[in-house]
Amino acid sequence: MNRRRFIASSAAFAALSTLPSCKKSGGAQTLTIFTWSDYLKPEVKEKFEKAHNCRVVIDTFDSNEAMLAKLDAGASGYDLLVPSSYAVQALKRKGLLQPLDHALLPNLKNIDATYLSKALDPKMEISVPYMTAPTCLSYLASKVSDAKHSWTILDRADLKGRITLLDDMREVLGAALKVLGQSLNSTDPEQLAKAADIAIAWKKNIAKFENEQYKSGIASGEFFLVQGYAGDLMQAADENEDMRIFIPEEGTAFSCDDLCIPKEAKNTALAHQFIDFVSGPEIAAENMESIGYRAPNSAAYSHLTEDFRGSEVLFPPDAVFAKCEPIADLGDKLPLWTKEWDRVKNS
Ligand code: N2P
Repeated sequence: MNRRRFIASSAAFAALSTLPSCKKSGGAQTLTIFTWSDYLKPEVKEKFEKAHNCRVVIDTFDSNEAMLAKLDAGASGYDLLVPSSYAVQALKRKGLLQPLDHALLPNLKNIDATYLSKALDPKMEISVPYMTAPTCLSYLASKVSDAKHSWTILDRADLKGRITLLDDMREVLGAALKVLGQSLNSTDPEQLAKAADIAIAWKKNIAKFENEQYKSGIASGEFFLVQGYAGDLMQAADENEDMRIFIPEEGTAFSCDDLCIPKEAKNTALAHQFIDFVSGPEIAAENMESIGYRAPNSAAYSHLTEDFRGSEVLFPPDAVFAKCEPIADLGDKLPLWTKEWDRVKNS
């Protein structure tokens, strides 16, 4: 997997994508996507723009909760969203999504049926799976001796000030629940309180909670141990071969981010074309190899390199995968989590 070129170009891409002048270009249509950073190969974006004579503008969020809060606050103008499946359900409950027109999506036949059988939207009525994204830990081998491949490595006081955790309650309390041997979707108040106590102990060792700088932070050697998403860490590891990436032995969040169209979208047809484009076998494989995530797209698998398919993080052994879970929609139990997360943040 050579993603070095992608990383070099992604900064320029991010800067360009925020220019307001991209909003209109010679009458060509604009597709505005609200998504995670470093989550679309720039060349795939360009191919789509050429094929459909349009501009693609990317706006980014760094957690599902930040995305939901922005939409709740009235943000509009998006044609396509890329939330995790549990957040798709939250958006659906709020009536913010529109049904998909399958007649415009011939490539839906490529989506992995085994994956879909367990998905939250198995008939793809409002969302199409984009990429699965395991949450991992990564460390610098030269700085962290005897690294135990467990969430409990976050207890190590010798790494104090050199660790970052995601600023995301589902990821941090979820990891702590895994340490307790519980589901990372538990809504049991006692288990959640214990998980928060673990997170409070971890907080004493970390430099900060954050969702973006950890990538350059570990690649540059500023941080020695970070919690992050597999592909983001693999992109960073292209810059620093001292990085090691693992799924903790207790299991982790193995969520899927999905493509969905807001009810208020202006360019609905173009949004469908984009969903279909990235679900094509060759494009899906090219995109996966570049960003380091795994699309549940059966037709794409034969186009992947052996190197990519050999990744133990993206294709974990069965025993490890069995301990992983997607993040679930908490529904009306959400306040139980926010209460404990507030306790962690205010400790
Ligand atoms: C991409 C992060 C996507 C994974 N930068 C989070 N669900």
